[in-house]
Amino acid sequence: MSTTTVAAVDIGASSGRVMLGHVGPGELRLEHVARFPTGSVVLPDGLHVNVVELYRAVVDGLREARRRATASGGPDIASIGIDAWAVDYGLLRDGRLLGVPYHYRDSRTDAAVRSVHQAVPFTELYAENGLQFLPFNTLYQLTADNTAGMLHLADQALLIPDLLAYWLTGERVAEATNASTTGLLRVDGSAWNTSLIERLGLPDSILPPLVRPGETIGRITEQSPTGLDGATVTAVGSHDTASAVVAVPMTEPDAAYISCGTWGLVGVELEHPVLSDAAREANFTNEGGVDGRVRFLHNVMGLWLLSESVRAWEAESGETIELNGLLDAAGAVTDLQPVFDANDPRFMPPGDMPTRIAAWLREHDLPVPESRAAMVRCIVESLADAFADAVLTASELSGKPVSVIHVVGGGSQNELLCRLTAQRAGLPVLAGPVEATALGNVLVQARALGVLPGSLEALRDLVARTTRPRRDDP
Ligand code: LFR
Repeated sequence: MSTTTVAAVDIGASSGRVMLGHVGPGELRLEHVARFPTGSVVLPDGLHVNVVELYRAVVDGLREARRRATASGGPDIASIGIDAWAVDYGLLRDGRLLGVPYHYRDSRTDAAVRSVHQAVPFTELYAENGLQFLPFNTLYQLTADNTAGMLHLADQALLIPDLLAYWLTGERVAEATNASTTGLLRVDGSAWNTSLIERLGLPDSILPPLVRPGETIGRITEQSPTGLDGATVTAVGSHDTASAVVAVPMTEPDAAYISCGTWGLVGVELEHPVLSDAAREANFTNEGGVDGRVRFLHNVMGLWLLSESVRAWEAESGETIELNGLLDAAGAVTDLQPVFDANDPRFMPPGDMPTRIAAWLREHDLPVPESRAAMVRCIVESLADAFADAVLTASELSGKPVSVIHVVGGGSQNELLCRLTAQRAGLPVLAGPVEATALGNVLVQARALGVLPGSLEALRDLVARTTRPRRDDP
């Protein structure tokens, strides 16, 4: 087994990246190649994903990745893997994209949620797919499109990373970890749930064949004018959270994780789903992980609360505001700040977050923070509270003891958040790596190429040996 170079395309809520991963036994290194905004776009009919622009940025980034990899006579990139956020999709007919995909933060699913739960009560739905209720899960979005008459026009739906892979390779598939977030996959992840799909009145023919992480999706053909022909696209955990969990350096069995970016995905990894009444009532999800593992977790609102607050303050003042400066100021706030429910769905859509938070606090007879620093402190305290609560609930519901919390992703750089999470959970927090998602993407490709050995534990061991976490004790 020797070192190889692969390319990871990792598309998050606010930015996408193309990276080179240099990987082999004892080596795991990322080289940043390109970064581009993923921002959603508002059209008269709602909030959309500018997926064509994303594709253009991905192709440019991959070309640059190939140029860099081969510049000094090095070997070409051995494979490409793509991950992005979950649940959103493009509709196609005869391989042509029909319209601009919607963004999951659009509110078009409100009526669809009611009609889905009328057809299949949520209790039954949970037994079928194991997913926490999130109004944007693909099944609600597809139902909304069905009601709007759009599904009659389409013969296929492709999730965002699968759509990008299709445009590169010509192959139309559904990668299994991301497919698990549609709500239309059997809870054991083995196949599409055709009877559920039928009960919801959706056409099962629009769902493409499943592929598993590590399988080859296809080769980039000469027909796609990318200048990348011949390169292989490998399925990774194409749901960004699935890739992130691969690279959580959980070398101890009793660990919980928080994959913290725009969302805080808080939970544990299990071998089997937990479908109890208590898990359903606590709104815990059983998403499909790499190697058939279960990501038993809860979506907490995450850094979105901070980024939307900064956006509102910038719009108000016309100035550029640095979040890091605000976090330093928030760290120095000594007055006790109130805590709000970071899981309240009112915080999901884009908008003026400080005003919404203030309204929540007033409704609960709590004082409203008087400065921006105090508001940031209040947000971080509330996130830490929700994180700690979700870790302890995950442990209780699954019966898995937890003695350490790993925080990965952008939020692992937020020292205040990690420290407060440790305090509120009464458990040590190990923070890092920041780029867990890209690392997980790279690791699964390297394993598929035979460069790394088999188990997820071996992959995590490599992460633990090549990165150094920051530790916060309670
Ligand atoms: C994180 C994430 C979450 C998913 C949300 C919407 O980026 O993928 O796991 O619940 O975005 O897709």
